[in-house]
Amino acid sequence: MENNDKIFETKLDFTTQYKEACLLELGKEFEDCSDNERFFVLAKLVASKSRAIQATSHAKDAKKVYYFSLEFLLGPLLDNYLINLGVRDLVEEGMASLGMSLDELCQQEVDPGLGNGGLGRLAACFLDSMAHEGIAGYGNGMRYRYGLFRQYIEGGRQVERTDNWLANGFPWETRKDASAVEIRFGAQVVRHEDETGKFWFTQEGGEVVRAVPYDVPIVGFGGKTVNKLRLWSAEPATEDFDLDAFNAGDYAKANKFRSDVEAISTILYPNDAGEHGRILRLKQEYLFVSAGLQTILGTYEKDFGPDWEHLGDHVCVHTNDTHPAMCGPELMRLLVDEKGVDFDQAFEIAKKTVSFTNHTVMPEALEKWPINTFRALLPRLYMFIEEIDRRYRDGLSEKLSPEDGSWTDVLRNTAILWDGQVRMANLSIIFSHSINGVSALHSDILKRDTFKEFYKLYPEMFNNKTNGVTHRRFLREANPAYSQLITDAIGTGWLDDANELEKLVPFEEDAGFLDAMEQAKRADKERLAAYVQKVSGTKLNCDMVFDVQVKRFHAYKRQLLSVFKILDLRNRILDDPSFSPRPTAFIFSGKAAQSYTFAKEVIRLINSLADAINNDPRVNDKIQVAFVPNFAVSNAQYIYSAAEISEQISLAGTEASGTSNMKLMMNGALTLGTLDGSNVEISELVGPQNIKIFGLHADEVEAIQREGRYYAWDMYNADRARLGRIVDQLTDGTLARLSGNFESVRDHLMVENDPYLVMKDFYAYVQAWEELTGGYADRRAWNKSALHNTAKAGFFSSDRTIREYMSDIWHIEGK
Ligand code: DL6
Repeated sequence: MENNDKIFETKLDFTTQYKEACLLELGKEFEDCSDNERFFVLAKLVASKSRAIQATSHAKDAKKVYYFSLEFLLGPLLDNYLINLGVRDLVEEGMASLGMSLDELCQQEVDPGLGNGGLGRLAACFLDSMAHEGIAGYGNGMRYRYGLFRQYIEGGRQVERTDNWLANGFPWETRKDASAVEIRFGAQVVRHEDETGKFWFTQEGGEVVRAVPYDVPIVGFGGKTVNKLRLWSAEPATEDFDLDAFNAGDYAKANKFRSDVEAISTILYPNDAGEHGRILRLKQEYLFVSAGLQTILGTYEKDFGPDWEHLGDHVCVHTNDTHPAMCGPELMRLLVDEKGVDFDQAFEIAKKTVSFTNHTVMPEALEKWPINTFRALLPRLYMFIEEIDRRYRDGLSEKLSPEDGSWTDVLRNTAILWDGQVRMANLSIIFSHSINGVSALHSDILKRDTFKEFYKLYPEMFNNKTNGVTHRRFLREANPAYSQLITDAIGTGWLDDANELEKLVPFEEDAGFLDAMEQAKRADKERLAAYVQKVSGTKLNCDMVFDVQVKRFHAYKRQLLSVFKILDLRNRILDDPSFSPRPTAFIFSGKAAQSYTFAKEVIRLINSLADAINNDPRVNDKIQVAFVPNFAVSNAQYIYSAAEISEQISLAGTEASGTSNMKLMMNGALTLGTLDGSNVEISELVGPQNIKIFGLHADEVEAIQREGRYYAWDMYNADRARLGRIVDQLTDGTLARLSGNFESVRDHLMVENDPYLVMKDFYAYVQAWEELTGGYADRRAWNKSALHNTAKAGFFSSDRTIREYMSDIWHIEGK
C-alpha cells in the first residue's frame, strides 16, 4: 500500500485528525481527555476509516461467505487494526509526540465479552484471515450484554463476577436500526388453502422480538479489505412499557416485557439445566440464525432478484458447530413461506448453501433439545424438521446394504428426532453439503466413530480442515521483540504469507540470531512475570523455565496430570534434596464453566499447590506454580510470547484440535504433548527432535476403553510410594491450607476409575518432561529447536486454513 492509500498519510496528518476527533466526539481538547477517552476516540476514528474501506471492498456480485457462530472471541482490536492498516509505527510516533505511549493507550481496551473458548477464538481468527484473503467473508453472531464471566481467585477458588464489558461502550460497533428484523416465537401456525387446492402456512400471534444488528468492521492485513461482523441484539418489537404499573410504583412490572426480551441477548451460555434456561438458549440460537438469514436473503434479492435457485452459487452459510444448526431448516422456511419456493427445491438450495464444522467429540457438547420445548417455541420450523426427518427415514432403507446394520440401529444414531429430542448434530449434517473436523485425527475419529453411520452413507461430505491461528495477532502483535528479530532477518513478507517463516531455517545455525532470540524471550518472560505479580501476587523467577498450560479447564485436557507431575517433583525434592530437576515455573491459566464442579476443583487444586510450593523454601528455588486469573485474548498474548514449554497433554482422541499448541509453537515454545488433535500434525512438521511426545495413542486408549480392564486401584496399589502417595496427598492435608482437601478429585480418580487415564500416562509424562527439560542447559540446541518451531509454524496460520475452506467447501476465489 502506498502511504497516500493509508488512513493517515503522515504523523502530522494523524495527530491533526486525532485532535479534531477529540473535539468532535467529546467536545474536549486531547490534553483534557482521560486515557480511556483518548482510547475511545482513537478507536472510533480508526473504525470510521475502516468502514469507508469496507464500502468499496467488494464487487456487488462477489460470492459471499457468512460465518455463523455464537461466539467471536475477538480480543482487543486497536493494536491489531493499526498493524493491519499499516499505520502502527506512524501512530505510535504521533502518540509519542502528543506525550502518550500507544502501548498504554491500547491497554485501555477491554476484551469484548463475545466468546468463551477454542471455537470462538477460531471464529475470530477466521474473520481476520477471510479479510486477508480478500473475500467477502462476514461474521454473524450475538451481541451479548455481558460476557461469560470475569474470573477471580479467592481462597484458591474460581469466583465468577459479571463481565460488564460494555460499561464504557464499544467504540468499534455501529447500530443499524434500519436493518432490524422481526423474530417470532411460540406462534400459531395457520393453514390456508385457495380454490385450486394450493395451500400455504402463516404464523400468527406469539411473541415478536426485534433483532437489531450492530456491525463491527473486520480489517484485513494490508488495509485493502474490510469486512464486517454483524452482532444481533434482542429488543421488544412492540410498545414495551406498562405506564399503569409504573404509576402504581411497580417498576419491575413496568419494564417486565422489555427485560424478558432483552434476556435473549443478555448473556453468553445461559445455564440450560432448567427449562427457563433452555428456552432462552434456544431463543438465542434461533434469533441469530433467523435474523442473519433474513438479512442474507434481503441482500441477495437486491443484488440478484428472486433467483433463489442460484442462491448457493453466490452465498455460503457456514455453521460453527451445532449452535447455528437451525440455519438449514430456517433457510427452507424463509424460502418456502416467504419467497414461495417449492419444498423440495428449498431443501436442495439449503443443502447447497449450508456447511458445518464439528469441534468436539465430547458427548455432552453434542446439543439436544426436548421436542416439546422446541415445537412449542418454533412450531413452523419444527414442521420442516419433522418432514425432512421423515423423508430421511423413508429414503434410508434403499441406501442401506445388509452389512450396514439394521435400519433401526442406523436411525438410532442418525435420525434428527429420537427419544423425545431434536439432535442438533444430526440436524446440521442432514442439512449441509459438507462436514469437517478440525485436525486430521479428529476428522478421522468423526468418520470412524462419532458419525460413522453418516460417513458410510455420505462419504463425499466428510473432509478435514486442520485449524489455524492468525500469526499477525499471535506472533506479530503478541511478541513485538521476537517479531522484529524475524523481520530483520527475513523481511516483512511473513506477515502476508506465513509460509515465509520457513526462511528462518538457515538462522538455526546463526549463533548471533539465537542469542538475540534468547534475549527477546528473556524480555518477554520479564514482561509476563511483572503481569503475573500484579494480578496474582506470585513473583516468578525468570531464570526458571517457563512451562505453560493455558486453556479451558476440562477433565479431558488433564490439567490434573500436570498437578501429578508437579507434586511428584515436590515429593522427590523433599525426599532427596540433591535431586535437581531443571528449575521450572509452571504457569496455568483458564476458566472452568460455572457449573462444572470438577474443573473448578482442579483450579482450586492448582492454586493450593501454588500456595504449598511457592511458600516452601525447601522446594521453591527449584519449582514454582502460578495461576493467572481471567484468561482472555489480551493476557494470553503475554503468556504465549514468554512460554518455553507448551503443555498439550489431553488424553489421545479427546481434543479436537487445540489452538494454543499452534500459538505457543509460533512463539518458539517446545511442545510437550500427547499424540492428540493437531499435536499430531505439529509433530510431523517439526520432527521428533523438536517436540516431546509421550503417552498412549488414540487407538490404545480406544482399546483400553473397549476392553474395560483398566482399574485405577491397580495403578495405586502397584506404586503406593510414589503414585499412591500423590493420590493420598489430595486428601491428607498436604494441600489443604488455603481451602481444604480435594476429596472429589480423588473420587474422580479412584471411584470413577480415572476416566481420562491420568495415572496410566503419569510415568511416561514425567519421564518425557525430564528428558525435555534435561536439554534446556544446552542453550544453543534449545534455541535452535525453538526457532525451528517458529520456522515450521506457517502451516498453522489460519490463512492456510481459510484457503482450504475456500477451495474445498465454499468454492470461492480469493485475491
Ligand atoms: O476448533 C476450535 C477448538 C478446538 O481447537 C478445540 O480442540 C475444541 O475443544 C474446541 N471446542 C469448543 C467447544 N466445542 N463445542 N461445542 O470450543 O474447538
